Amino acid sequence: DERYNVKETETKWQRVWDERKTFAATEDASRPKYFVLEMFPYPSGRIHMGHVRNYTLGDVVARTKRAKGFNVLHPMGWDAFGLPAENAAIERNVHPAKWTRENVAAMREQLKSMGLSYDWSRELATCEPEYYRHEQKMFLDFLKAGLVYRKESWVNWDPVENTVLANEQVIDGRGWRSGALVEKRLLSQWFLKITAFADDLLDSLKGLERWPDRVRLMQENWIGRSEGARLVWDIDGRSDRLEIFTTRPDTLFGAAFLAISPNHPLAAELAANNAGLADFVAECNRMGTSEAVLETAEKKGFDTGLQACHPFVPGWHLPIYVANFVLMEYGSGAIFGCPAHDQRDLDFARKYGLPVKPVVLPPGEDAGSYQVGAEAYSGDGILINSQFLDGMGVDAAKAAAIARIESEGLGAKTVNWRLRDWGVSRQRYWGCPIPIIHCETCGAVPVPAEQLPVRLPEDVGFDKPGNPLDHHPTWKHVACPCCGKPARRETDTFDTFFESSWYFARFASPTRDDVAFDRAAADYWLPVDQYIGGIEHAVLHLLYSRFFTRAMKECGYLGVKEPFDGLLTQGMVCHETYKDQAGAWLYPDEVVKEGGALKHVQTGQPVALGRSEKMSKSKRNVVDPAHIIETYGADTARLFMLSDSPPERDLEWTDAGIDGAWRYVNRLWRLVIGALDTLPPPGAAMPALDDSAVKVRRQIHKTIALVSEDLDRFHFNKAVARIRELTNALSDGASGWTMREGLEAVVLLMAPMMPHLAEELWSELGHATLVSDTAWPVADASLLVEDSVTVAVQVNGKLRATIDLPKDADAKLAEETALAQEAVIAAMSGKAPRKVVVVPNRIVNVVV
Ligand code: ANZ
Ligand code: ZN
Repeated sequence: DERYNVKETETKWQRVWDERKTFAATEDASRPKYFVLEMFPYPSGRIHMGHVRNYTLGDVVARTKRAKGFNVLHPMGWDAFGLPAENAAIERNVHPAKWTRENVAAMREQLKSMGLSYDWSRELATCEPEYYRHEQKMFLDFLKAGLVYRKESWVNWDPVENTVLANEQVIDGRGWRSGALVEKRLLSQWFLKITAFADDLLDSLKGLERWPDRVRLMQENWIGRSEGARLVWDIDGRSDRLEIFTTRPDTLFGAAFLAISPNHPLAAELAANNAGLADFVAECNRMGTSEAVLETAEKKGFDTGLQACHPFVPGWHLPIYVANFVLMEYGSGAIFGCPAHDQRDLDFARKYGLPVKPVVLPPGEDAGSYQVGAEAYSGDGILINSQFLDGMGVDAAKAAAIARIESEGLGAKTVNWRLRDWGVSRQRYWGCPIPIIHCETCGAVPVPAEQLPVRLPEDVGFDKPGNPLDHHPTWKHVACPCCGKPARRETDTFDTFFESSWYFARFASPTRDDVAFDRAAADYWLPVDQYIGGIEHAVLHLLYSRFFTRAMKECGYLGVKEPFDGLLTQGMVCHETYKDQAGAWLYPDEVVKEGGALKHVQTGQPVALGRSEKMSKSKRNVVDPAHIIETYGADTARLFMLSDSPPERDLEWTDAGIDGAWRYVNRLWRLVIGALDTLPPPGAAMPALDDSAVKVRRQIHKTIALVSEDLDRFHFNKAVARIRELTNALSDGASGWTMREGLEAVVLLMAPMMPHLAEELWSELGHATLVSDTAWPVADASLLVEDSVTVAVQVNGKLRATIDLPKDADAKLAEETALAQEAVIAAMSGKAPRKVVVVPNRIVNVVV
């Protein structure tokens, strides 16, 4: 009894694809192009199930489009700079370059074992000077174009390690390694002017119709356009004024207090003579002042004792607080609070005993009796208690309030953005050096183009805390390119989001040394037609890439402004979690099921079953793809990744699921191999078929049509289910010619998902060409409708033939089918038809 030899078969076809360069892409303006890209991985060392799912999805798209005649670009690369390599250097004493390159090599082999249809000749790694030299040039071009500037900005400083910490290295306000309380320090840093495109980045979201709504909404919120007003308030007893930003100038008569950020200059001034306030400010800074922190923290304030004068009501004074929920980086770092119509202000007012006066009456409420309860009212309504605004709706009141603010010279209508410019300086070693030289006389001088790339030196040590580039004995000491005097190289490197913001474009011509990419090649390939990756990149990576594409366009690198035409965000791969009696997490392979109960493989102790969660090392609920591929082969793993749930949803990894996929692989193999002796040769003419054979053909062609649609819509799980149904139908009763037609359809439709098995069976079925080079099957339209009708064909009034057409077939199909009949061709004796009249479902009349 023969068995499918997975390992041998999979390596064989991988070798064939490799040798024949089956998936190498070249620009060909005569063919429609399709660029499919999966978010490139960080080379951590091994692939995980999330990768397997991501790359399988991309591969199915790539292989399907290829079969459909597109010139497909499907490349892979490595997002190779970043902190983990430096940590490995410190912890294990391996150089980040060595660690990274070894990881890349290992992961490349793993990806190759998955049979992915990459054009490996375009592989890139962002840590190589061949790659990053171009982004140094790009940075300098952006600088010239006014899209880059330098400004002082706060960083996290670890006073024990004497080093700057990335945000993710600060845990509960302390350095992750030293445990020391992190301080804030001001450093001069480089910023990319992403806000210059704020309007366009927002407006263009509408045009990204093949992006998930959820992602577009997240981008919209991140960009955060707010229309409102700036307004200055007099401060009782002081000559300076306090400017606030509000989106609700209509609620001015419901104001109960003003609040400023702990980092507001006024707070600093007052804290100098107020120890209580100074403590409060220090406490706020310890907590962190990021938006994420502020959203969850308890709202707290400190009464400064100062009073602000209401702009429209003489003699009305309001207290000014320093409040922990007011961000210095947004608006003007100061607000007025209206407790009745803002929940945060309401909580604050209740805590500090401030008045809650409603000024917007919700529909259906009575002005005399309306009171604010536990919830602030933020909806539309009629203005009350508001002098010249009384009786207006919210929008009209906003406009009227702004008109008054402007006419009295107290402020103006304004648009505020939540989006901040992108600080790209990092005080790290394993990144792309920022190509700047600092000269005492000339200032920050760009490294001249002919001196690029500024190479990251590899002879560095990690024994001292801080940035190894700073400690390097010679690297930073250079002559100023302007005046020639001794100067200092910038030792900061780019945020690693820099590399991933343009790598998609580099794939257009990854080996060019002189330019980042060839303009013509970029014009041909871009935008990426289908981008696939995790939802965790929904905001930053995608926004930075959208910014970069605009900036590159402005600098003449390319012609598009949106990098990704279609976006698919795949769900997570989940698995049950297990704990032993002591509460320690267990790996799935440490657990067995015995008589319905879970037990520890070795100790036999009972095991507690926990929720299914995203596979993660910390909870140990991981299954190693390498092990699965080794045991069942890549096709089985790929099939399972596709068959259970739609790609956007989470996928539950189960042994039963992988087992089911494995059984299908073997069944299909046996079905084909077992039928080989009984099949006519490939391409044999269709014999006369009985009703049951026609019925099978109908299912074959319906499956072709529906699977094609499913794949276009990324309904991979439905496609798999349909192909499996067809497989069942074939094993239940097809034979001979229809069996061949059916098996070939199954193989072709399955090929994008299980490419190795498909190649093997295609070749067993007697084809000399690769399935990877074979066109996508096309359904015979006449077989797609259950009901067919017999239609008479007349030539010059004489019945010459009858044809079977789908019921209500269109005139074009009826005419084409009629004219193809041998008897009809004979009757026309070489003349062209003068006229063809089609009576639907009845008759086709040909006049010659
Ligand atoms: C008074 C008011 C009354 C407000 C009301 C809201 C509702 P978005 O939509 O995010 O732009 N705000 C302004 N600057 C702030 C800062 N630096 N930190 C924290 N909050 C700030 O929100 C704008 C609103 O958030 C502004 O409108 C202001 O409060 C507050 F019934 O002004 B509002
Ligand atoms: Zn100089």
